[in-house]
Parts: sequence; C-alpha cells; structure tokens
Amino acid sequence: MTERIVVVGAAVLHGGRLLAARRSAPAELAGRWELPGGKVEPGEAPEGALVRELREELGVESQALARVPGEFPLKAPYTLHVWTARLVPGSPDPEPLQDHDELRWLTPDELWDVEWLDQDVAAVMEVARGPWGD
Ligand code: 9L3
Ligand code: MG
Repeated sequence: MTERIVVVGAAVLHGGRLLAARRSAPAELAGRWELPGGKVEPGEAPEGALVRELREELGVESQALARVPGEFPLKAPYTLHVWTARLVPGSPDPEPLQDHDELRWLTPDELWDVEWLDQDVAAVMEVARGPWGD
C-alpha cells in the first residue's frame, strides 16, 4: 500500500471572512479556487508546512489554529487536511506570488460565489460549519 502524503490547506479567517485563492497552475487546476497550502515535507509538522506554504505562496506570516475535522481525498497518494489559520499581527497582506492569480476574502454569504476545486468543496463545507470568528 502506498503511503499517503498529506497536503495542508489553510482556512485563513480574518474579520469574519475566509481567504480563497484562484490557482494559475498547473493547467488542469487553473481558474479554480482553493484553500491555499501544499505538501507536508518529510519530517515537517503540518502546522509548520502551513506556515511555510503561506509564506511562499502569499508572502504572509501566519499561525495554524485548529484542525478542521475530516480528511479530504486528493489524487493518490495525496490527502487534504485543513487547518484554520490567522495572519499574525504585522503580517503583510496576502498577494498571489506563486501558484495563484487572484485572492478574495469571502463573507459567509459569498462562500459559494467562487468555483472551488472539486476536492476543496467538502473541506469548505466543513469550515463553514465551524466557529467563524476572527
Ligand atoms: N490541492 C487541493 N486543494 C488544496 C491544496 C492546497 C492542494 N486546497 C491539490 C493540488 C495539487 C496537490 O494538492 O494536486 C498539491 O498541492 P500544491 O503543492 O500544488 O499546492
Ligand atoms: Mg500550493
């Protein structure tokens, strides 16, 4: 059995809004929206991977807060785990530096206005069920 590799996705919450990022790469994912993040490296804690990925992809300083219940299947061998996160005080505002071309801060009412990656839909539903603080 192939071991699963965890991809961490960040539900960054700020002022009652959720950060969504539109992918520009690779081609098959371009134009669809996701919770930003990426693969956990060997020996890395998921919370550390989240902070590193958000720094690389969006230029922000962040902190993982709590694991969102569930595990969301991706193309083998990957599996998506989601954490809520916040920007730490003094962090730059997020900018699409790497794999994205647009960002949006969605209110709860706007959550389904963007076309999420298929794999992120269940994760966003789970985020929406949880405490939606800032
Ligand atoms: N993926 C899906 N939803 C997400 C994230 C962060 C990633 N919220 C998928 C897209 C890629 C794979 O996981 O197929 C690895 O992600 P990345 O390292 O390209 O961000
Ligand atoms: Mg990524």
